[in-house]
Amino acid sequence: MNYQLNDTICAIATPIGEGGIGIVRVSGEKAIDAASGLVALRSGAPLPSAASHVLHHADLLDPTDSRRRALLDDALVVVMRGPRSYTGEDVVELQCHGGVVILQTICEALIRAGARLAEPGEFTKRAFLNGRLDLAQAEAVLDTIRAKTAGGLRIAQEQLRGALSREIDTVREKLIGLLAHVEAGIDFVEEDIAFIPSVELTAGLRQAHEAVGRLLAHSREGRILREGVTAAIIGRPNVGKSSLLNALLKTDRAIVTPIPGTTRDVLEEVLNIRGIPVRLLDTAGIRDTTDPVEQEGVRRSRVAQEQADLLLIVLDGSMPLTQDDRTLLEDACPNVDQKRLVVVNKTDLPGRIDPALLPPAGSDCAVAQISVKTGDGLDELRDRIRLLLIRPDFETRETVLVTHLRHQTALQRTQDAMTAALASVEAGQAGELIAMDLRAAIDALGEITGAVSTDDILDRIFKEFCIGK
Ligand SMILES: Nc1nc2c(ncn2[C@@H]2O[C@H](COP(=O)(O)OP(=O)(O)O)[C@@H](O)[C@H]2O)c(=O)[nH]1
Ligand SMILES: [Mg+2]
Repeated sequence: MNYQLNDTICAIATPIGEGGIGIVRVSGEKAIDAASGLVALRSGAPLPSAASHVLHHADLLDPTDSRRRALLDDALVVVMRGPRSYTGEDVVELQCHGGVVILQTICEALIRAGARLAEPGEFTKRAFLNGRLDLAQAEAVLDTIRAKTAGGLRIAQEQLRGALSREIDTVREKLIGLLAHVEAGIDFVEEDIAFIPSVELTAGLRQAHEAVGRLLAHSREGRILREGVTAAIIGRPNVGKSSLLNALLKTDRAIVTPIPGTTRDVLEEVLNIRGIPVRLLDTAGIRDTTDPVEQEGVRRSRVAQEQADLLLIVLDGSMPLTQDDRTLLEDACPNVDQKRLVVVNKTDLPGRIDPALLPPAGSDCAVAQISVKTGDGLDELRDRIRLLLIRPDFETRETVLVTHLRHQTALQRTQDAMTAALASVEAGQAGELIAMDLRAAIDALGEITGAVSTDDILDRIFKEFCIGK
């Protein structure tokens, strides 16, 4: 994306479709001029003299009518003069009825008047480049829009209000202070003056190391709460996988029959389990089959199984374990990060599984007993799913959460650089070496808030946004 920043941009800011209200926003030096051609304020005043940050009732003129008589719609218009605006530039928002033709006609007129269509995320990018938001806050704008749960929204709002940025800036400033002392020492090395005693340097570094460690400690949970997880329901045919999907969704999404091999494809639904966004996959039962359609279903089940963060391995408690069940229990865990929960279903029927064949209590694989038919055990199943993903003491902690992989990896690099710096100090290494590691740590932290940024980082972040944000 090659942005120009001194021109004027416009975009429809509301979703395309029918809506009570639709909003077009314009930002840039010519925003007010460009909108003037379309807007006749009911007060009779010209738009450029309209008060800022006040809603004005206006008629929107049909731009194709040269006598300025034909009306397009009526609207509420707000002018927000920079720098007190979202982007920091002059902004005009036109709030009219939410019809596709109205909104597109307005945009076309603004473009004829000198604006251009905004790139995805360009309003927020301008807000960042004009110092209205830092990079972590800009990311939180998108997190707010995309929040999948109430908890996810709360975390996004904290980040948008600067909770994470303040934490990062505090550590970064501390390190910048230490670096200044170390660098001063390098310049005066001939005079043999130590500008900062190494105990003080070590203490400062340790403190910063701990602060970053605290942020990293909960980053896995933070990411799970923002991004959610993928959970695959697996098991041999007829154990009740599709019934379980339906029960968790509380709808008849998947076809359930007593005929083994009913589910042929992977079904996918997103739901909220105890505050965690879960992408739940119902898969075809895994078994040897000669039916080519079912074979493809089984292949897709295996792919889903490999990619999932969490496996729900369903067994039919009313029957002894089959060889297929045992194979699943044995090799269902190809990667160490994957969590597993064995779900024994049909507890409404007499139990026939030998408990000795199930994973023992206390192993890293939990067991839940349920009956989808009666609903027994489903609440405990939801609790167990949360417990597998989020540590039990997590809720009570009042800590700033890291929710992005980008932040997590930058913090990890910070941590590594500080560990190296600490080792150098302890080994009595030269100041240059310590300074190099300190700079690496400072830069890595700066990437999170955008104090240090490259076009590449910015492009990757803002291309995720929609046009108009
Ligand atoms: N008795 C009893 N039957 C169940 C239970 N859950 C599912 N079933 C039945 O088991 C059969 C297979 O269910 P289905 O969800 O299609 O299994 P899938 O092949 O694993 O997806 C259907 O006849 C369901 O009604 C349960 O908890 N108790
Ligand atoms: Mg099924």
